[in-house]
Amino acid sequence: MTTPEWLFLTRRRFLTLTALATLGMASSACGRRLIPGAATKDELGDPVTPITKFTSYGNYYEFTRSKVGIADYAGGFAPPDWTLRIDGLVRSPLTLGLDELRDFGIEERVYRLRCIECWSMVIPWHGVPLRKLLAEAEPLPEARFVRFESLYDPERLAGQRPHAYEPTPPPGEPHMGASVREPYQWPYVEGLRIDEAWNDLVLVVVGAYGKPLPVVAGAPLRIVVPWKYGFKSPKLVARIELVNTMPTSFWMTAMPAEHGFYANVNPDVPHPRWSQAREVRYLGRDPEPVIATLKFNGYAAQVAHLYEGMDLAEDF
Ligand SMILES: Nc1nc2c(c(=O)[nH]1)N[C@H]1C(S)=C(S)[C@@H](COP(=O)(O)O)O[C@H]1N2
Ligand SMILES: [Mo]
Repeated sequence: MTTPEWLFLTRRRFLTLTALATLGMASSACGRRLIPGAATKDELGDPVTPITKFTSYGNYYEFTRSKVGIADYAGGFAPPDWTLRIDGLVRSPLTLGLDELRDFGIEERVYRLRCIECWSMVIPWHGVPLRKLLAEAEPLPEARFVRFESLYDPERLAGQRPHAYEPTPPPGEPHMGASVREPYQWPYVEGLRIDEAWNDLVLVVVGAYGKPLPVVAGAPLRIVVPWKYGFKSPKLVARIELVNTMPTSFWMTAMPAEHGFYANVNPDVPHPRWSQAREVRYLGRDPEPVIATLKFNGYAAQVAHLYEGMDLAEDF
């Protein structure tokens, strides 16, 4: 049997196409045939995910638990006039409108985004490295962590209303899991250690695919941390606070056994309910390829030094 032509376009870590069932996640393997976007690739040569997939699939619990329905649920949402606040343990608190943020200089970064649920995309983001905003805000010496806080607005964000998700997820929908502690504690919170936050990879994102950020991807502003599982890349971020204790994130509260603070992508540390060694890469193929997951999502050269001496299974 000959190898499909597109396999030659990808790297050797693209495995056989039959391994989907062994992941036990066939429901997330959307088999729709999509036209790939422009031939943009990441630094490893991985092709960019088609924009149609990017805007129609993902996790956004402020609106829904349905990964395939997020465009329908989030589509009508109009983000309010936006300001990003950077405060807490800083010498110079900042309040930035989107135009002021753009004045820091927008860069394009093509990053892999790898969800803890074993699917991934390659996305061309547009944004400002967080380190530039931190330099402007001047963290005080006692600042040890950065806390990201998303919008809290139950009027507009149906998932934040009381009883939004009770008693059960919609029938047949994939769900983060049975052990979730409901109700969810809003707003969505995430965090980084301050040395992680200074890493050049961390991007404050306002666009993707050459366009303003779509609502489903967290418009008008989100954070992207490409070497960590996707839940560490919060959408709809309104506040960045410098603090001196480790923030407890949304998912650490909801499912503490399954979500740690670090959440570095790591094929060697399995999730309590599944292996993290492989992922479905969304390319708009039918079927989508299953590929080997890379340590730190392929960014080890830039970030491995941050975790020297740490036990990554313990600090998962
Ligand atoms: N505010 C907020 N941010 C969020 C989420 C969310 O539900 N709410 N989901 C996270 C998860 S689990 C993933 S995998 C990514 C998905 O990003 P994408 O939809 O742009 O691919 O967003 C993350 N950021
Ligand atoms: Mo995720």
